[in-house]
Amino acid sequence: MARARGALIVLEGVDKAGKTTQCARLVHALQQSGRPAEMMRFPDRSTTIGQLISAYLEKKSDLEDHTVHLLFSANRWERVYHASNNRGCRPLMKKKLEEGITLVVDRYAFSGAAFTSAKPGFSLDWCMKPDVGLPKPDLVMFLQLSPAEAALRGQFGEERYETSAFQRAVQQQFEELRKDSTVNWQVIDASQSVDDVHKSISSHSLHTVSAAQSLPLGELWK
Ligand code: Z5A
Repeated sequence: MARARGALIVLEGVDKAGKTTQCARLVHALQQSGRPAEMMRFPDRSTTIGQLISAYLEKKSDLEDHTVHLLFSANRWERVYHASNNRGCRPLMKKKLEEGITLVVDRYAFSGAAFTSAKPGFSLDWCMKPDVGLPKPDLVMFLQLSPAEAALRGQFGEERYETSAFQRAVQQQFEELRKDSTVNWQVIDASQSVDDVHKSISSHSLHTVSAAQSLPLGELWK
């Protein structure tokens, strides 16, 4: 009998919404309850492509806007199928999901589309295209936090994109993306305490982990 697959769960949101904190809490809680789970994050700065992205975000290098958008997407694709020693491709995300491991992912293609389309001259449609066909999340939780509340969590850092005006433009693009009813979006009030946000995220996730067991893994935006 085929093994029940894991769920693909994504956390999205603006700067300082608590995505990383909540991904770690959720993975820990799932593991404690006997459900295999692992965390992933994008950009994954550990790969060769990820290092190019990291240097760009840290303003150590400049990249043309279309080019860096495609690099962010390539950084996701390389974690779906990872080329290994010319012996073909070793699937990463897909294999783990098939093995019954739930993946909790800190940012995904939605950040890719929202951040680039917030730049002048980019349409959301163009920005979504390179990620069409990625493994489709079973659940995308958007951690909603106002710019004023985010500011209480500390100043913006030194990285590219960390300005109030750009983050507002990104919020608007996320709002557009959330109109897509083919994606299972849940908006979470991220202004609550860490524990209360976790409770809300856990409850959506447990439901999703059970439901995903009997559903095929979809393809994003197809
Ligand atoms: N990007 C892109 O352009 N294209 C793409 O395709 C992708 C990404 C995937 C990557 O940043 C940048 O790349 C990002 C988008 C762009 N640019 N921006 N802005 P990253 O992933 O390396 O870092 P980040 O995602 O920007 O992290 P973050 O937003 O700064 O943080 P967070 O993960 O949402 O929050 P946190 O680290 O869990 O918490 C932040 C602080 O708030 C921390 O001190 C916590 O202790 C505190 N916190 C967390 N929760 C709470 C609650 N509930 N109450 C009070 N305080 C809290």
